Formats: sequence, C-alpha cells, structure tokens
Amino acid sequence: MNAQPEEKKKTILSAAQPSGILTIGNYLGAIRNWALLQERYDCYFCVADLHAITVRQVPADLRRRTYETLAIYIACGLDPEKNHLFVQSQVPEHAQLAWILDCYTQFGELSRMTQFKDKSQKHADNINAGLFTYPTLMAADILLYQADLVPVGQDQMQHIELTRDIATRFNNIYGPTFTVPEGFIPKTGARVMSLADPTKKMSKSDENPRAWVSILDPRDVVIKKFRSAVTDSGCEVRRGEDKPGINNLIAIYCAFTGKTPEDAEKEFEGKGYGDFKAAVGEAAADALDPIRTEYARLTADKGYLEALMKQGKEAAQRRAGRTLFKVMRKVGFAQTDGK
Ligand code: AQP
Repeated sequence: MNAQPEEKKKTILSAAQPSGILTIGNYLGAIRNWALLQERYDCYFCVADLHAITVRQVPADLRRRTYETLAIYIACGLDPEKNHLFVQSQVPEHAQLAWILDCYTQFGELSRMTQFKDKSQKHADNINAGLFTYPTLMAADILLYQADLVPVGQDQMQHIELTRDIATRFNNIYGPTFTVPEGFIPKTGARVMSLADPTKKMSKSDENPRAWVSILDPRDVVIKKFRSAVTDSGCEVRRGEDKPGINNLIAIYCAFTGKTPEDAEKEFEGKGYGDFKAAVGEAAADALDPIRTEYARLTADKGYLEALMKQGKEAAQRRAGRTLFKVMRKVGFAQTDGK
C-alpha cells in the first residue's frame, strides 16, 4: 500500500513583549495555548522587543528581560526543538515589511485601535509614532511567516482584524501574496483582569505590583497577592454583572483547575471570599511552581539561550526573507539577488 503523503502543517506566529515579567494574563491568554498547539502546527514564537520600545524602556532591563522571556517560553512548555523561538529585533525583515505595510494602512484605521487610545492616555508624555503604528508592525510579524493562526489574548483581537484587512487589501492590489490569518483565543483566561482594579486588564507593565501576578512570583507572593485581590461588596462566591472582582477570580480559578464556573460556585457555596481567594492562590501557585523551577535552571546557562536565539533567528530569516522578497518585487522595488 502506498504511504499517504504527510499533510503540510499550518503555521502559527505569536509573540509577547519583554516590557515586564510575563504575568498569568500572558500565560493563560497566550503562552499556555502556544504550548498546546505546538505539536500540530509549524510554530514561530518571538520575543517582541521592537514592540516594547513603543514605551520607554531602561536598556539594561530590556536586554535582560529578552533573555528572561525566552527562558519563560521554554519553562512554560515550548520545546525549542519543535518551535522556532527568536528575538524580533534580530530579524530585520520585521521592520522592513512594517514600513511597506504602513503605506497600505490608513491613518483612520490606526486611530481606532483601542490599545493606542489606552496607551496614549497612560503615556501622555510620550505618544510616539511607533505607538501609533504598533499594529502594522504586528501585521508584519504575522504576515512575514504566512501564519494561518495567531493565538492571542482578547486584547489583541482588534489588531488581528486589522492585519486581516491589510493582508486582504494588499492581495487585492497585487494578487495572492499573504495568507489571511485567523485569530485564536482560549475558552478560559482570554482576558485576565487586574487584581487591584478588576475593571482593567492585567498588564505586566502596571506600576502597581499588586495588580498582577507574574509567572515568576514565588509561591508565598502568589498566595499573598490573591489574598489581597480587590473583591466586590457581598460575600457569596457567585458571578454577577456588578461583581467584576469575583468574576475575575472565578475565571482565573477555572483556567488553572479546568473546572467550570458552575462547579466553582457550588464548591464554595456557604464559604466566604477569604476561603475562595486562598484556593485561587493555591491553584495558581501549584501551576506556577514547576515553571519557576525550570526557569531557574534555564537562566543559569546564558550560552544555551544565546545558541537558541541564533538558531531561531536563522530559521525565522529563511521564512521571512522569502515573503519580503516577494512583497518587494510586487511593489516595484529593483532587486538584484533572487530568493
Ligand atoms: N490580561 C490578559 N489576559 C489574557 N491575555 C493577555 N495578554 C496580555 N495581557 C493579557 C496576551 O498575552 C500576549 C502577549 O502580550 P504582549 O506582551 O504582546 O502585549 P500586551 O497585550 O500589551 O500585554 P501586557 O501584559 O498588557 O503588556 P504591556 O503591559 O507591556 O502592555 C498577547 O497574546 C496578549 O493578548
């Protein structure tokens, strides 16, 4: 019997910015899913340092966090032999394609992006052009790899929609060039809210350390942060429209334990917020303990991380270079070397 030809794997691209230590929001919304999808897809995961400088960074911190973020990816279960793990700034094709896509993106489209509006409010003294064109760089990240699927948290879905619009527009002008990607958000944990203000998204760059739980927080800190999480008036562990704090904690508890919200409500019937917060803290800490141990092992060997960066950069450039060459030819740039 003839062997069936193996079906070509579809491609995934996703990224996180080294703009702080990654949080349980980044983990539940994105990285945990990357690990679940890695067997079935050809995966490119990058450390988005070009994106990070849209907000002012201390250079030494940014460099250190770039290594940390790569180590966190692996500690969270991304196998460096099965995935292409790389640093965005080491693949210049991202910035090159971003410029071209800037010229195919409308000012009005970028003005509508809610992340731009939020971040311009937060950093009113530094509303730079990079913050404004962040979504076209993100479109370049995705389109360079001809990604079919982009697993992200809820907050990035608007940027994926814009990426789809830009890709479709370009394809309509020049003929098929880019794969039009689909966004993919998880069933639980797609939007983890701040523990200090549950009406706001949890963000790694939040200046209030009680607002987030980082993937690397020690066990006692994780438990303490959940114990001091802001909850709502009342004392029943039950979801409700006017209960953003409890809604958030139930969602986090379910994301870490795999239980349904109904199960969680039943489990804590007759118990108070104190017992529930302790249980959420324990569940999160149990999941994070092995990640932190693996992270410590990985960061002890900087040479290993650098070798991985080099390997990832080469693989990324091979794929990205092909797409960029095609795009440059289509828009009419003179080229002397073939790909
Ligand atoms: N609170 C969240 N809940 C669920 N998913 C989240 N993500 C971020 N925050 C949450 C997802 O994590 C991935 C990486 O995010 P990013 O680093 O590229 O940028 P971000 O979305 O701006 O994340 P932060 O933590 O809020 O960073 P800062 O503070 O620097 O702006 C993305 O898939 C994102 O959806």
